[in-house]
Amino acid sequence: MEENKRFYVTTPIYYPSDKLHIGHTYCTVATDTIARYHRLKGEEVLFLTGTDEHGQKIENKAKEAGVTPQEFVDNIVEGPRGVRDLWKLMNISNDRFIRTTDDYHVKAIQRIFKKMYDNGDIYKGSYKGKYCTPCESFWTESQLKDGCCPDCGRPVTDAEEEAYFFRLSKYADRVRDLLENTDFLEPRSRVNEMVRNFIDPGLEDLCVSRTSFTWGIPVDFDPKHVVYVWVDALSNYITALGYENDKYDDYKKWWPGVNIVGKEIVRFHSIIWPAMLMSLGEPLPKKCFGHGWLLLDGGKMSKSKGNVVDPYLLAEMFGVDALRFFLMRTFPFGSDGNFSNELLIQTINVDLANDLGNLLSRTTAMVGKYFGGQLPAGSGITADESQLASLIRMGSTVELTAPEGEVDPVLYDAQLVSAASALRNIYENEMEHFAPHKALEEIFKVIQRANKYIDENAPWALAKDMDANGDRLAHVLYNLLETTRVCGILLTPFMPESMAKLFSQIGAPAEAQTWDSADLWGSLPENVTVTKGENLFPRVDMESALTELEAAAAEAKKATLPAIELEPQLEEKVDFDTFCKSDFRVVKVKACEAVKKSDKLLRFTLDDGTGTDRQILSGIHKFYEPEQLVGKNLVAIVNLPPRKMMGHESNGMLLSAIHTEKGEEKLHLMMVDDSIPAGAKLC
Ligand code: ME8
Repeated sequence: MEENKRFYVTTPIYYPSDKLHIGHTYCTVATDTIARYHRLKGEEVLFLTGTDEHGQKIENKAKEAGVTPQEFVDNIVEGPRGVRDLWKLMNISNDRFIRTTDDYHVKAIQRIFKKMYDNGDIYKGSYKGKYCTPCESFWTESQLKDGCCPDCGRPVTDAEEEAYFFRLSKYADRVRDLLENTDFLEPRSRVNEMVRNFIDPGLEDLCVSRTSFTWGIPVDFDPKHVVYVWVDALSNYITALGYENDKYDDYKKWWPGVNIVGKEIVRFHSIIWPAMLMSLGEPLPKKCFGHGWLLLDGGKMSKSKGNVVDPYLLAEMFGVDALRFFLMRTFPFGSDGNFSNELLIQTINVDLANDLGNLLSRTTAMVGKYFGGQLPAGSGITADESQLASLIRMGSTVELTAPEGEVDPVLYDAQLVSAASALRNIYENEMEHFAPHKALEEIFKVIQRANKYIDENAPWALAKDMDANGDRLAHVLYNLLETTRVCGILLTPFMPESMAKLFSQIGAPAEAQTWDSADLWGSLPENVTVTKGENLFPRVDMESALTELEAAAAEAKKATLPAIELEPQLEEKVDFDTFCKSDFRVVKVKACEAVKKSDKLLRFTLDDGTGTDRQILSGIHKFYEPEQLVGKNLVAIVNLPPRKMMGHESNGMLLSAIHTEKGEEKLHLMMVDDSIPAGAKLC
């Protein structure tokens, strides 16, 4: 057990400008898995997440919603199905949650800003540049891509204001050294990106205050300025430990920590953040890991594009652990990956239902069926296996192959024991290198080996002669329980709730669920009580699940549409004479019927005051049944040229009012008072 080791890990603090989506969930689940892994190892862990609540974008959003910025963020963070609820649902084990509107943070930021001002690293100047409002980022001309924001591709605006600047340029050499000569920033490919794009062209001083809006932390010695949102946000990693405030008192205990962030904000975390800490004279972060993006149809998923995937929907349909697992198993942590519902369902079915689910259910079912739920004494680890396991644990490689075609049950045992005994070290190495996807790949190799072991040993055949094969059968089943246990321990950071159920089904006591015991083959007592419980990972029917998801997504989309949408008014003007040429008349419906073979058309026979019936066809059957309209006084334009529709001539057009409500088209025929005679002109 690695005692007294401390691990402080953070996610980005997310903008509560909208509900969070699967991309944010991905990063938070990954960080949670890493935090849980360190706890499993017996380390003392502090896991921080939170929300980044200031800035112009939030101010604008609140204005649009007609509420104050504070009300706006309160609702998204604390409200129903908000950020806090989402992390509770996803079983996120954060120890702290920081909101940048928290009082203690606000005060600490003012002190941090003042400290850098006092030491000469912040000075007053005038800012001229390009600003991207959605990204809250200032850019220089040379950084723009086709004249637009290099991060989001949207247009930027010219901005000039009196502003405070941070002497970022002063720290260029030290930051370059940090990036190039240490393993601070990972994956390594991001180092080249940062150096080439930002350090090589020359680091410019950074504008760190704004006067163009007010939703931010005021600079206390010059309150018409608010602190630039990134200075405010980045500092959260230390204010949440009590830096320059007295809400907490464990800054010295926890800092420096590990910052896990998405690749698009690596620039802020690997250049600006270290430079700020250098200026403050504080230790630099231990690591910045820049993970990849979940893409949708090859493009970025983003709140502002509106093409986001709702984690609530997926967790509710497939289960929290299945979703957590999918995110970690499918996408290499440092790279981008394409999200799709098909991939999610396929991963659940192949890895969880087939491989892990089958191993657990077949093993527990057989212990129940052949031994009444408890294996006999002597079924556990053999002396040879014990020796083999310790050799493997110490890193020896042991040749374990039989001549082609030879059946050797002891060799099967040895292969399984050695695969499972080597697993914890391999897993640890991957997890330490922020490669949870590779750690999972290794676990699943062992699970697949165990399933193969079932087929090799054919327990059902052994069970036919219990007198002759009972001992062998019991040992086979013990080895399967043991493999399940070892994999269960290592899967716990990924699927905590399901693995607790798995331990209960195989009867593993607490001491056989520990990190140490994952490396000690034979830790499961022989006589545990095994129960075949609920199926932990039911198979998902691809087609019906996809249909259900589509319907739910359509429903959700409807709910986010504005309640009522009106047709936009036309810009083009018509002169009065042109308008007067349109002849609108009151018409009385004498008869109305649906046109055969048409879903839409109704055929009206109308009294238009001329003494001759007028026929008009109108595509409004979706909205009215013919019998509803007979006898009604409507309005028609009567001087349109005749038009043939489904073989009938239509002489004019009935007027109606149209709009969209919750995404659905609505239509109301213009009806006028019954007392108005047919033929009356409207003008
Ligand atoms: O940038 N795929 O907040 P934010 C993977 N407030 N991860 C994604 C993702 C996707 N499609 N979309 C978002 C901010 N993320 C600042 C951070 S920190 C001091 C301030 C994840 O709400 C990813 O981790 O835009 C990304 O970096 C983060 O959410 C951005 O969240």
